[in-house]
Amino acid sequence: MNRNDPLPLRVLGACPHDCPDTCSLVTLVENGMAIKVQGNPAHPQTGGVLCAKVSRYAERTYHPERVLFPLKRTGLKGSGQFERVSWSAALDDIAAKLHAIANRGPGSAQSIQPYSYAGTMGLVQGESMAARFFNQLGAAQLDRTICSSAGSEGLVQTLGGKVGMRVAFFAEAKLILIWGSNSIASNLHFWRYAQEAKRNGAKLICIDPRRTETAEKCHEHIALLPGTDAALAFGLMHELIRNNWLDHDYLERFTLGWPSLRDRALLWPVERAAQVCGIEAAQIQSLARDYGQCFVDKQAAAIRLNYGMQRVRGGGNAVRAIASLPALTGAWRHRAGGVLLSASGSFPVNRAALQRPDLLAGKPSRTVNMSTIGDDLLRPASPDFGPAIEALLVYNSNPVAVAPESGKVVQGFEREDLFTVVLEHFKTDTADYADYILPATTQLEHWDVHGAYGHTDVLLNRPAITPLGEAKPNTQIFRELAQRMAALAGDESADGGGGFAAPCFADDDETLCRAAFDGHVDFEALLANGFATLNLPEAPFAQGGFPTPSGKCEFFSARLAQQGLDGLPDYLENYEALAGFDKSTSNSTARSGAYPLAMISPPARNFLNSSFVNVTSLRDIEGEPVLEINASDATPRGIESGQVVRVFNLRGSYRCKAVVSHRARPGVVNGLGIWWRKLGLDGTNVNQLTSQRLTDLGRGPTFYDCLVEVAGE
Ligand SMILES: Nc1nc2c(c(=O)[nH]1)N[C@H]1C(S)=C(S)[C@@H](COP(=O)(O)OP(=O)(O)OC[C@H]3O[C@@H](n4cnc5c(=O)[nH]c(N)nc54)[C@H](O)[C@@H]3O)O[C@H]1N2
Ligand SMILES: Nc1nc2c(c(=O)[nH]1)N[C@H]1C(S)=C(S)[C@@H](COP(=O)(O)OP(=O)(O)OC[C@H]3O[C@@H](n4cnc5c(=O)[nH]c(N)nc54)[C@H](O)[C@@H]3O)O[C@H]1N2
Ligand code: SF4
Ligand SMILES: [Mo]
Repeated sequence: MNRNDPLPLRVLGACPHDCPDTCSLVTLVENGMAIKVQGNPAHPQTGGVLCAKVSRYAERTYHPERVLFPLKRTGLKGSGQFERVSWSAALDDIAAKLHAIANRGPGSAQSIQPYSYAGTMGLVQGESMAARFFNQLGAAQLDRTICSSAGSEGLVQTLGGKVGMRVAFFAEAKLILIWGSNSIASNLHFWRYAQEAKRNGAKLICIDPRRTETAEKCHEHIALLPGTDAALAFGLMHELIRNNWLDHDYLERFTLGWPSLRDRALLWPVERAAQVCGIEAAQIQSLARDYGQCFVDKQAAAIRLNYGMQRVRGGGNAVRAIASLPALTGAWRHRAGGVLLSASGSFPVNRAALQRPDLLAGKPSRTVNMSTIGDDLLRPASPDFGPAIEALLVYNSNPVAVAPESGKVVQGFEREDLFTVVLEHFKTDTADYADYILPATTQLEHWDVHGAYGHTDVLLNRPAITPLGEAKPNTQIFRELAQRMAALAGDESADGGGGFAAPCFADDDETLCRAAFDGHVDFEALLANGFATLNLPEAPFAQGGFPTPSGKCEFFSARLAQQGLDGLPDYLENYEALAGFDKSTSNSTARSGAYPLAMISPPARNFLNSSFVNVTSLRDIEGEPVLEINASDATPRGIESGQVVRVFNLRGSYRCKAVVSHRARPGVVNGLGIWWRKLGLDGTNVNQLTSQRLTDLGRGPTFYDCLVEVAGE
């Protein structure tokens, strides 16, 4: 740069992605172009560092394949053939179709289905104007379960909410269990604190079937079988009880149901737990010694639990068992002790103001679970289900790639009688099935405000550049649709500005940003600094005070018992469990069953779910879709590294490249995700194999509860 050139403008923002870290961004803008997206050094959790993915956010934003104009389908569904149309032509047609469906008869609007997730975690470009729109319409609700609902429900039933330790205090812990988390890949800014603790002498133990880059950097790695975490937690409790490494005072005063949890834990001698987990009993004993020693020495033991361990049948119960552990040893007494899965419950978000559920009042509205969208799109009208799904509006999500059992999902999206609208940045696998693709702005182009789930700061995102092409924020698209719906319904003349003509459909994005934390966060401070820290206690449960009905840590949940469920946590075997894993013959061909390998499909480090798969510089690092397989499973199948293999089960088959690797433990293969189907070897991805079965709690998906067989080609 010439010394006389003006300095680039620095615009403060927030990373929009579904990642616990919610980094504070600084975008450098020159001549109206974003030239660099950097981490904000003034934000403690971000520490001036971004992950490799979002460092490429400018590349993603200016990607030559950005969808910048409304597109209308011209070819067969899925063919990806579209023509450019004007906004008014697209919105007029969409509004007319929705109006016709909604006015066919009482409750007919329920056959209009919104489908969205956390493509952006922004509270405004997520569920604000969109929710108002669908509530006013009386459309179906969406049960947003695809990521975290089993674990969330487990936390709510045990601790009372999505609350836990403050992430920065992990730096002071003496022992950190990194449980079901590949932190280096998906929680990088927590890993910075864990590293600090390590430098101060803390021991780090990783609990993960896969030998991840994180597992390699911990002192110990416990490579249990997928879906066996509750058994491990019970084995650990058994040892704590046997050695009396228990904080009896804490148990007495601040927990509910200890005698019955104790009885249940006593059913889990380490040998039994080790057998179920497919590990050595000595590993559980050593884990218990480390955890118990912190109690004896009055030092802080911290658990960073993450969502990787709850994508199995018993995921909710496993979270309940693990979230109970800190109360056994009174680890909560330390600010650097306890557990953190999600902190999102700490944010005083005014969802009612943003989403206006009152607009739905009195209208019949069914709820569809996003994790079973495959089955639900194929469901005919019935008294139980109501009308078949006739129209689907997708935003902030790519279900054709990310939802389980994609064979069914694709069949559903292929339905000629389904009207599909997709608000997107790119022609994703899902957008290929749209009747209309509407170009949405990226985080550099719109306003938003964010909470987080891995820290407790509120962040503001200001637009850094003007929208590219004809892209519009999600909010604006729903505002303009609302205007058209009002005109079609004659709302203005009918009741003087009710219905879709109500003033709430005219709120602009800054107004929505202000409404999100109204009265709880100083918006002027947000405007000035880009972030604001919530005022929360340092050791939230040192003296009990859990936000449960009893105010205690609920080992026993009366609420679950009232639903006819087990009030205590338990170990639930996977739906698709390895039949009799035998350590002495770790060679899986020795095991029975047509599908003798357990497959997990955690994210590839350089993608964010299915986002960034089309960013060339990042895809070049990942190379191509791979399946990691242990040598003891590869050799008997004649599989070598680099070879194309077929991974299959009753639900389908998927081709990818095998990597014979110590990252896969015997009996478990790792199919890294989530590739765009059309960028894979034969137009499928790993979700061709996953099932639509749901978790024990929270109605979540069971992506990592999946048996397969692998064959060389
Ligand atoms: N780079 C990157 N970062 C991401 C994402 C991404 O796609 N890429 N996704 C974001 C999203 S949406 C989320 S929800 C989070 C996901 O991040 P996490 O909540 O950490 O979940 P996963 O990455 O699914 O899995 C984490 C680890 O759990 C392991 N695991 C799988 N099954 C089991 C099990 O049964 N028990 C145990 N103990 N471990 C198991 C996996 O091998 C993996 O290494 O990360 C976010 N951050
Ligand atoms: N096999 C397997 N499947 C999985 C998982 C797994 O680990 N294994 N992980 C699961 C998990 S944890 C999750 S959270 C889900 C994630 O699934 P999704 O929520 O669908 O996440 P992404 O794949 O990142 O897709 C988000 C899409 O939103 C778009 N988007 C981003 N910002 C905006 C915006 O402002 N406006 C509009 N209109 N669009 C926007 C992006 O371009 C992107 O295509 O996938 C799940 N699927
Ligand atoms: S994806 Fe996560 S680590 Fe990367 S910039 Fe966003 S919040 Fe930070
Ligand atoms: Mo997720």
